Amino acid sequence: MPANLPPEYFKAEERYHQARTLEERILATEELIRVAPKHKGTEKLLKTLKRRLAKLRSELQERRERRVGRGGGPSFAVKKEGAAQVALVGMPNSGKSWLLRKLSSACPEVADYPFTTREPVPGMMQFEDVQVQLVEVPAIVEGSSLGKGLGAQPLSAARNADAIALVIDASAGALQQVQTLVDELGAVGIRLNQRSPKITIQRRPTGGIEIRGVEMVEGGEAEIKRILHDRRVPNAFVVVEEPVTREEIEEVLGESIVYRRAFIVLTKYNLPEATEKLKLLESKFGTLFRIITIEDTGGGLKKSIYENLDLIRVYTKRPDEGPAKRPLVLPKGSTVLQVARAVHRDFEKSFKFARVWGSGRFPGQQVPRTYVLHDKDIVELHA
Ligand SMILES: Nc1nc2c(ncn2[C@@H]2O[C@H](COP(=O)(O)OP(=O)(O)O)[C@@H](O)[C@H]2O)c(=O)[nH]1
Ligand SMILES: [Mg+2]
Repeated sequence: MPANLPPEYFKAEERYHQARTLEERILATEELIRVAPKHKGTEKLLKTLKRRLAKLRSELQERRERRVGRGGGPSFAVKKEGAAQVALVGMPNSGKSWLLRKLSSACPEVADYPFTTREPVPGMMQFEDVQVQLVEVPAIVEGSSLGKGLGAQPLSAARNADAIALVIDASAGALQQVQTLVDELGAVGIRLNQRSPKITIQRRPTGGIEIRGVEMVEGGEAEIKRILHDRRVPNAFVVVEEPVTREEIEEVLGESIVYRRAFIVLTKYNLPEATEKLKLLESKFGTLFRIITIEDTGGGLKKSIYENLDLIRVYTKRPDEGPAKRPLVLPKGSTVLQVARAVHRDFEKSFKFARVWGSGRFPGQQVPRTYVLHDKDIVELHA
């Protein structure tokens, strides 16, 4: 029986052959399985693809374990330092190196020819008492995910970061740049400013498949069991908190999709057409991305970047002592309990209450463990 493969299949196949990393090959194979029609004529093909996928996944797993053993990261990823790592991602000549030089002590070459920077270059940005690591990622072009330009390796450097700054050149087609970057990052499984689907799948050694919230799964229990079976997950505890589609379940299982916060930095803002570009960007991408310009006035560019990371600084103190000099840096929305955890694992158990200076209604207010802290709060933990 003929397979009658659709054009998307051949596209995915091309991506598979162009793939340079294991992660990309996994993504492409997942895509092949997704788009291949499911009927008698494709049974064999699907079986081969699934076997290939399983092999690639175990290879990746092995590699990860080896890597953990050596304590290093993937070759193109930069070791994280400071409170957060921000990848500067953009087209050639968009001003990434320029930005890195302006904001940190790093000295990458700034030049008006493309692909000057061929490896990720890190630099530390000091904002008040927080250090944020910036990493200039080699330039992305349309087709990077398929091997054009410097290939997909730069994209994998972006994957590892906590946040992504899309560096957009105001002197060129701004909308096109953003769209290309979003597409290329998307093609290697990096989703920007999207929430991961509200489903957790905890593998376990025995007990079969148990599902909470199965009514919110597209295709119901049979579908989720089929997917888990395909992935060779015989035992798992699944919690679904909102409606999820088949694709989302596959994504969560595949681990090849990552969700990253992202914002736009508009460079070359001193040029006459720049304000016009900013307006354009705001109308098209303003709801998806916060946009800052290199001339940012409200407290400066460093402050804008810090604010886009959605972090808070918390200073712990002991009774009768002053607050710590260096802050704990935590995600916005963190509670007193999370501070206790960050201070010491054991503290969490013995922890009774805290006093807060800063966001409290009055200085030293006693607050419960669920209290949500704000940037620059001082916290005194009582065990
Ligand atoms: N006028 C102006 N030129 C800039 C700005 N940022 C970068 N450039 C110039 O644009 C060119 C490319 O910058 P570079 O940082 O090397 O780009 P990269 O390839 O993204 O690292 C260089 O000639 C820079 O001097 C800016 O904000 N204003
Ligand atoms: Mg550069």
